[in-house]
Amino acid sequence: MTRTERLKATLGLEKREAVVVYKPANLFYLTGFTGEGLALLGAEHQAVLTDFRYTEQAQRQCEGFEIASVEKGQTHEELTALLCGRWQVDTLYYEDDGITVRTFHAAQKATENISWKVLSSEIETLRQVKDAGEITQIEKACRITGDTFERALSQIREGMTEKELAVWLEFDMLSHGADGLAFSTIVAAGQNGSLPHAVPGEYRIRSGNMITMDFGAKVGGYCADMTRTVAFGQPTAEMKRMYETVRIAQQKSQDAVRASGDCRAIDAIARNYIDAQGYAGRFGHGLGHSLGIEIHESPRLSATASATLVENQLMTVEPGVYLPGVGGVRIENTVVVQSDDCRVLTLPTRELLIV
Ligand SMILES: [Mn+2]
Repeated sequence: MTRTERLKATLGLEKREAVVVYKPANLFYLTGFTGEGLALLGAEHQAVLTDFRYTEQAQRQCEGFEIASVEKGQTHEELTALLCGRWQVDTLYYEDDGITVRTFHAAQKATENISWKVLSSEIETLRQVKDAGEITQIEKACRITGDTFERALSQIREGMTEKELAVWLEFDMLSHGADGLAFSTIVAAGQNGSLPHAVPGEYRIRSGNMITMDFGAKVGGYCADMTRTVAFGQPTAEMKRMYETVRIAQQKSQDAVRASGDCRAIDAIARNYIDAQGYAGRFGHGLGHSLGIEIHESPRLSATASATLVENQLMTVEPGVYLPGVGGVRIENTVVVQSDDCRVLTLPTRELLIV
Protein backbone atom coordinates (compact mmCIF):
# COMPACT_ATOMS: atom_id res chain seq x y z
CA MET A 1 0.00 0.00 0.00
CA THR A 2 1.27 3.49 -0.76
CA ARG A 3 1.21 6.16 1.94
CA THR A 4 -1.80 7.89 0.39
CA GLU A 5 -3.65 4.56 0.17
CA ARG A 6 -2.96 3.98 3.86
CA LEU A 7 -4.26 7.44 4.72
CA LYS A 8 -7.42 6.91 2.67
CA ALA A 9 -7.96 3.52 4.33
CA THR A 10 -7.45 5.03 7.80
CA LEU A 11 -10.03 7.72 7.10
CA GLY A 12 -12.39 5.35 5.30
CA LEU A 13 -12.45 7.99 2.57
CA GLU A 14 -15.63 7.89 0.54
CA LYS A 15 -16.13 8.58 -3.13
CA ARG A 16 -17.31 12.16 -2.67
CA GLU A 17 -14.62 13.02 -0.13
CA ALA A 18 -11.05 14.26 -0.47
CA VAL A 19 -8.20 15.40 1.76
CA VAL A 20 -6.44 18.69 1.23
CA VAL A 21 -2.85 18.68 2.54
CA TYR A 22 -1.06 21.99 3.17
CA LYS A 23 1.48 21.19 5.89
CA PRO A 24 4.90 20.91 4.20
CA ALA A 25 5.98 17.86 6.24
CA ASN A 26 2.75 16.01 5.48
CA LEU A 27 2.92 17.05 1.83
CA PHE A 28 6.47 15.69 1.54
CA TYR A 29 5.57 12.48 3.37
CA LEU A 30 2.56 11.72 1.17
CA THR A 31 3.79 12.93 -2.22
CA GLY A 32 7.59 13.41 -2.11
CA PHE A 33 7.09 17.03 -3.19
CA THR A 34 9.50 19.57 -1.67
CA GLY A 35 8.22 22.69 -3.43
CA GLU A 36 5.40 25.05 -2.51
CA GLY A 37 1.86 23.90 -3.05
CA LEU A 38 -0.64 21.43 -1.69
CA ALA A 39 -2.03 17.99 -2.34
CA LEU A 40 -5.62 17.03 -3.05
CA LEU A 41 -6.27 13.36 -2.38
CA GLY A 42 -9.59 11.94 -3.54
CA ALA A 43 -10.78 8.36 -3.40
CA GLU A 44 -10.04 7.86 -7.10
CA HIS A 45 -7.85 10.82 -8.05
CA GLN A 46 -4.91 12.54 -6.47
CA ALA A 47 -3.15 15.71 -7.49
CA VAL A 48 -0.35 18.02 -6.43
CA LEU A 49 -1.31 21.67 -6.94
CA THR A 50 1.50 24.11 -7.49
CA ASP A 51 2.61 26.95 -9.74
CA PHE A 52 4.91 27.39 -12.73
CA ARG A 53 8.08 27.57 -10.60
CA TYR A 54 7.61 24.01 -9.36
CA THR A 55 5.66 22.28 -12.11
CA GLU A 56 8.60 20.37 -13.58
CA GLN A 57 9.98 19.55 -10.12
CA ALA A 58 6.59 18.16 -9.07
CA GLN A 59 6.43 16.01 -12.20
CA ARG A 60 9.82 14.51 -11.26
CA GLN A 61 9.11 14.06 -7.54
CA CYS A 62 5.50 12.97 -7.43
CA GLU A 63 4.97 9.70 -9.21
CA GLY A 64 1.34 8.64 -9.41
CA PHE A 65 -0.01 12.17 -8.95
CA GLU A 66 -1.68 14.45 -11.43
CA ILE A 67 0.21 17.77 -11.42
CA ALA A 68 -2.05 20.82 -11.61
CA SER A 69 -0.57 24.28 -12.00
CA VAL A 70 -2.44 27.49 -11.20
CA GLU A 71 -3.15 29.84 -14.10
CA LYS A 72 -2.12 33.48 -13.87
CA GLY A 73 -4.33 35.20 -11.31
CA GLN A 74 -5.82 31.94 -10.08
CA THR A 75 -5.38 31.00 -6.42
CA HIS A 76 -4.55 27.52 -5.18
CA GLU A 77 -7.94 27.49 -3.50
CA GLU A 78 -9.74 28.25 -6.77
CA LEU A 79 -7.84 25.42 -8.44
CA THR A 80 -8.82 23.13 -5.55
CA ALA A 81 -12.46 24.06 -6.16
CA LEU A 82 -12.10 23.35 -9.87
CA LEU A 83 -10.69 19.87 -9.25
CA CYS A 84 -13.34 19.13 -6.63
CA GLY A 85 -16.01 19.94 -9.20
CA ARG A 86 -14.33 17.73 -11.79
CA TRP A 87 -13.96 14.85 -9.31
CA GLN A 88 -17.47 15.37 -7.87
CA VAL A 89 -16.12 15.92 -4.37
CA ASP A 90 -18.43 17.58 -1.83
CA THR A 91 -16.49 17.07 1.42
CA LEU A 92 -12.94 18.12 2.19
CA TYR A 93 -10.80 17.07 5.13
CA TYR A 94 -8.26 19.72 6.16
CA GLU A 95 -5.49 20.20 8.72
CA ASP A 96 -6.81 22.74 11.22
CA ASP A 97 -3.28 23.15 12.61
CA GLY A 98 -1.75 23.58 9.15
CA ILE A 99 -3.40 26.52 7.41
CA THR A 100 -3.92 30.14 8.30
CA VAL A 101 -7.35 31.56 9.00
CA ARG A 102 -6.97 33.63 5.81
CA THR A 103 -6.31 30.54 3.68
CA PHE A 104 -9.23 28.75 5.29
CA HIS A 105 -11.58 31.62 4.51
CA ALA A 106 -10.28 31.80 0.91
CA ALA A 107 -10.77 28.06 0.54
CA GLN A 108 -14.30 28.19 1.94
CA LYS A 109 -15.18 31.08 -0.35
CA ALA A 110 -13.81 29.29 -3.43
CA THR A 111 -15.59 26.03 -2.61
CA GLU A 112 -19.04 27.24 -1.66
CA ASN A 113 -20.93 23.96 -1.83
CA ILE A 114 -18.31 21.92 -0.09
CA SER A 115 -18.42 20.95 3.57
CA TRP A 116 -15.24 20.93 5.59
CA LYS A 117 -14.17 18.32 8.08
CA VAL A 118 -11.25 18.63 10.49
CA LEU A 119 -8.53 16.06 10.12
CA SER A 120 -7.18 15.08 13.50
CA SER A 121 -3.63 13.74 13.55
CA GLU A 122 -4.16 10.87 11.10
CA ILE A 123 -1.23 11.84 8.85
CA GLU A 124 1.11 12.49 11.81
CA THR A 125 0.10 9.12 13.28
CA LEU A 126 1.10 7.38 10.05
CA ARG A 127 4.42 9.27 10.16
CA GLN A 128 5.24 8.00 13.66
CA VAL A 129 6.40 4.55 12.54
CA LYS A 130 9.23 4.75 10.06
CA ASP A 131 9.85 2.38 7.15
CA ALA A 132 13.28 0.97 6.28
CA GLY A 133 14.03 3.75 3.79
CA GLU A 134 13.27 6.45 6.33
CA ILE A 135 15.40 4.78 9.01
CA THR A 136 18.29 4.60 6.55
CA GLN A 137 18.11 8.36 5.96
CA ILE A 138 18.03 9.13 9.70
CA GLU A 139 20.88 6.72 10.29
CA LYS A 140 22.95 8.55 7.66
CA ALA A 141 22.06 11.90 9.21
CA CYS A 142 23.10 10.63 12.66
CA ARG A 143 26.37 9.25 11.30
CA ILE A 144 27.29 12.59 9.72
CA THR A 145 26.34 14.45 12.91
CA GLY A 146 28.43 12.13 15.11
CA ASP A 147 31.44 12.32 12.77
CA THR A 148 31.25 16.10 12.83
CA PHE A 149 31.27 16.03 16.64
CA GLU A 150 34.41 13.86 16.65
CA ARG A 151 36.16 16.28 14.29
CA ALA A 152 35.01 19.30 16.30
CA LEU A 153 36.87 18.15 19.40
CA SER A 154 40.22 19.17 17.95
CA GLN A 155 38.85 22.49 16.66
CA ILE A 156 37.83 24.10 19.94
CA ARG A 157 40.21 26.93 20.86
CA GLU A 158 40.48 29.37 23.76
CA GLY A 159 38.80 32.62 22.70
CA MET A 160 36.59 31.04 20.05
CA THR A 161 33.03 32.37 20.24
CA GLU A 162 30.01 30.10 20.61
CA LYS A 163 28.84 31.37 17.23
CA GLU A 164 32.14 30.46 15.57
CA LEU A 165 31.92 26.91 16.92
CA ALA A 166 28.28 26.63 15.81
CA VAL A 167 29.18 27.75 12.28
CA TRP A 168 32.10 25.29 12.26
CA LEU A 169 29.74 22.42 13.14
CA GLU A 170 27.25 23.45 10.47
CA PHE A 171 29.87 23.91 7.75
CA ASP A 172 31.41 20.53 8.59
CA MET A 173 28.08 18.67 8.40
CA LEU A 174 27.24 20.30 5.06
CA SER A 175 30.74 19.50 3.74
CA HIS A 176 30.32 15.83 4.64
CA GLY A 177 27.03 14.90 3.01
CA ALA A 178 24.30 16.73 4.91
CA ASP A 179 21.64 18.26 2.64
CA GLY A 180 20.79 20.81 5.29
CA LEU A 181 20.44 21.38 9.00
CA ALA A 182 17.79 19.68 11.09
CA PHE A 183 17.47 22.83 13.27
CA SER A 184 19.45 25.86 14.41
CA THR A 185 22.62 24.71 16.15
CA ILE A 186 22.94 25.32 19.87
CA VAL A 187 26.37 26.01 21.36
CA ALA A 188 26.33 27.14 24.97
CA ALA A 189 29.54 27.63 26.95
CA GLY A 190 30.12 28.29 30.64
CA GLN A 191 27.15 29.83 32.43
CA ASN A 192 25.15 29.92 29.19
CA GLY A 193 24.86 26.13 29.52
CA SER A 194 22.01 26.61 32.00
CA LEU A 195 19.79 27.74 29.08
CA PRO A 196 18.47 24.54 27.45
CA HIS A 197 17.83 26.37 24.15
CA ALA A 198 20.65 28.89 24.23
CA VAL A 199 21.32 30.84 21.04
CA PRO A 200 25.04 30.81 20.21
CA GLY A 201 26.44 34.27 20.76
CA GLU A 202 29.63 36.27 21.13
CA TYR A 203 30.70 34.63 24.40
CA ARG A 204 34.35 33.51 24.10
CA ILE A 205 35.18 30.00 25.25
CA ARG A 206 37.77 29.84 28.01
CA SER A 207 39.51 27.21 30.07
CA GLY A 208 37.28 25.58 32.68
CA ASN A 209 34.09 26.01 30.60
CA MET A 210 31.70 23.21 29.92
CA ILE A 211 30.42 23.46 26.33
CA THR A 212 27.06 22.05 25.25
CA MET A 213 26.63 21.36 21.54
CA ASP A 214 23.15 20.39 20.28
CA PHE A 215 22.96 19.97 16.53
CA GLY A 216 21.88 17.73 13.69
CA ALA A 217 22.20 17.07 9.99
CA LYS A 218 19.30 16.63 7.57
CA VAL A 219 19.60 13.93 4.92
CA GLY A 220 16.97 13.12 2.29
CA GLY A 221 14.48 15.23 4.21
CA TYR A 222 15.10 13.47 7.55
CA CYS A 223 16.58 14.86 10.78
CA ALA A 224 19.25 13.79 13.25
CA ASP A 225 19.47 15.22 16.77
CA MET A 226 22.46 14.94 19.08
CA THR A 227 23.79 16.73 22.14
CA ARG A 228 27.08 16.41 23.96
CA THR A 229 28.58 18.52 26.72
CA VAL A 230 32.38 18.55 26.84
CA ALA A 231 34.83 20.16 29.24
CA PHE A 232 37.31 22.69 27.86
CA GLY A 233 40.14 22.39 30.36
CA GLN A 234 39.69 20.89 33.81
CA PRO A 235 36.07 20.92 35.03
CA THR A 236 35.18 21.67 38.64
CA ALA A 237 34.13 18.85 40.98
CA GLU A 238 30.58 20.21 40.83
CA MET A 239 30.48 20.08 37.01
CA LYS A 240 31.87 16.53 37.05
CA ARG A 241 29.14 15.46 39.44
CA MET A 242 26.47 17.08 37.26
CA TYR A 243 27.91 15.32 34.23
CA GLU A 244 27.95 11.90 35.87
CA THR A 245 24.35 12.38 37.03
CA VAL A 246 23.18 13.18 33.50
CA ARG A 247 25.26 10.41 31.97
CA ILE A 248 23.78 7.76 34.24
CA ALA A 249 20.25 9.17 33.83
CA GLN A 250 20.69 9.01 30.05
CA GLN A 251 21.97 5.45 30.15
CA LYS A 252 19.29 4.15 32.53
CA SER A 253 16.42 5.70 30.58
CA GLN A 254 17.83 4.77 27.16
CA ASP A 255 18.18 1.17 28.36
CA ALA A 256 14.42 1.15 29.02
CA VAL A 257 13.45 2.18 25.47
CA ARG A 258 11.72 -0.69 23.68
CA ALA A 259 8.41 -1.51 21.98
CA SER A 260 5.50 -1.30 24.47
CA GLY A 261 7.65 0.89 26.72
CA ASP A 262 5.57 3.47 28.60
CA CYS A 263 6.63 7.00 27.59
CA ARG A 264 5.90 8.45 31.02
CA ALA A 265 7.66 5.64 32.90
CA ILE A 266 10.80 6.01 30.75
CA ASP A 267 10.87 9.75 31.46
CA ALA A 268 10.47 8.99 35.18
CA ILE A 269 13.56 6.78 35.22
CA ALA A 270 15.79 9.71 34.27
CA ARG A 271 13.83 12.28 36.27
CA ASN A 272 13.77 10.29 39.52
CA TYR A 273 17.47 9.56 39.26
CA ILE A 274 18.36 13.23 38.67
CA ASP A 275 16.05 14.36 41.49
CA ALA A 276 17.60 11.84 43.87
CA GLN A 277 21.08 13.19 43.16
CA GLY A 278 20.07 16.58 44.56
CA TYR A 279 19.03 18.26 41.30
CA ALA A 280 15.24 18.20 41.80
CA GLY A 281 13.61 20.75 39.52
CA ARG A 282 16.80 21.31 37.51
CA PHE A 283 15.71 19.00 34.65
CA GLY A 284 12.81 21.08 33.44
CA HIS A 285 12.04 19.61 30.01
CA GLY A 286 10.82 16.28 28.69
CA LEU A 287 13.25 13.38 28.34
CA GLY A 288 12.85 13.11 24.58
CA HIS A 289 10.80 13.31 21.44
CA SER A 290 10.28 11.48 18.21
CA LEU A 291 11.78 12.90 15.04
CA GLY A 292 11.73 12.30 11.31
CA ILE A 293 10.77 14.80 8.62
CA GLU A 294 10.38 17.29 11.48
CA ILE A 295 12.79 17.65 14.37
CA HIS A 296 10.03 17.35 16.98
CA GLU A 297 7.38 14.73 16.35
CA SER A 298 5.07 12.59 18.47
CA PRO A 299 5.31 10.61 20.66
CA ARG A 300 7.20 12.36 23.44
CA LEU A 301 8.92 10.95 26.48
CA SER A 302 7.67 13.21 29.25
CA ALA A 303 6.02 13.38 32.66
CA THR A 304 2.64 13.97 30.99
CA ALA A 305 2.94 11.46 28.12
CA SER A 306 0.35 8.73 27.78
CA ALA A 307 1.61 6.77 24.76
CA THR A 308 3.52 3.52 24.61
CA LEU A 309 6.37 3.03 22.15
CA VAL A 310 6.05 1.09 18.91
CA GLU A 311 8.77 -0.70 16.96
CA ASN A 312 10.50 1.51 14.36
CA GLN A 313 9.70 4.79 16.03
CA LEU A 314 12.72 7.09 16.29
CA MET A 315 13.25 8.73 19.66
CA THR A 316 15.72 11.05 21.30
CA VAL A 317 16.79 10.41 24.89
CA GLU A 318 18.15 13.68 26.29
CA PRO A 319 18.16 14.34 30.00
CA GLY A 320 19.90 17.47 31.29
CA VAL A 321 20.68 19.41 34.44
CA TYR A 322 20.65 23.21 34.36
CA LEU A 323 21.96 25.41 37.17
CA PRO A 324 21.56 29.16 36.62
CA GLY A 325 24.80 30.98 37.31
CA VAL A 326 26.78 27.76 37.03
CA GLY A 327 26.05 26.04 33.72
CA GLY A 328 24.45 22.92 32.33
CA VAL A 329 24.93 19.43 30.97
CA ARG A 330 22.83 17.56 28.40
CA ILE A 331 23.51 14.25 26.68
CA GLU A 332 21.28 13.27 23.77
CA ASN A 333 21.18 10.20 21.57
CA THR A 334 18.82 9.35 18.72
CA VAL A 335 17.63 5.72 18.86
CA VAL A 336 15.36 3.35 16.92
CA VAL A 337 12.76 1.48 18.99
CA GLN A 338 13.08 -2.29 18.54
CA SER A 339 10.96 -5.12 19.94
CA ASP A 340 13.16 -5.81 23.01
CA ASP A 341 15.53 -2.82 23.15
CA CYS A 342 16.64 0.10 21.04
CA ARG A 343 19.35 0.64 18.45
CA VAL A 344 21.50 3.70 19.11
CA LEU A 345 22.25 5.79 16.01
CA THR A 346 24.35 8.44 17.78
CA LEU A 347 27.75 6.83 18.07
CA PRO A 348 30.14 9.19 19.97
CA THR A 349 30.96 8.31 23.57
CA ARG A 350 28.82 9.54 26.45
CA GLU A 351 31.85 9.64 28.78
CA LEU A 352 33.05 13.09 29.82
CA LEU A 353 35.60 14.35 27.30
CA ILE A 354 38.12 16.95 28.37
CA VAL A 355 39.36 18.80 25.29
MN1 LIG B 1 16.32 16.93 20.77
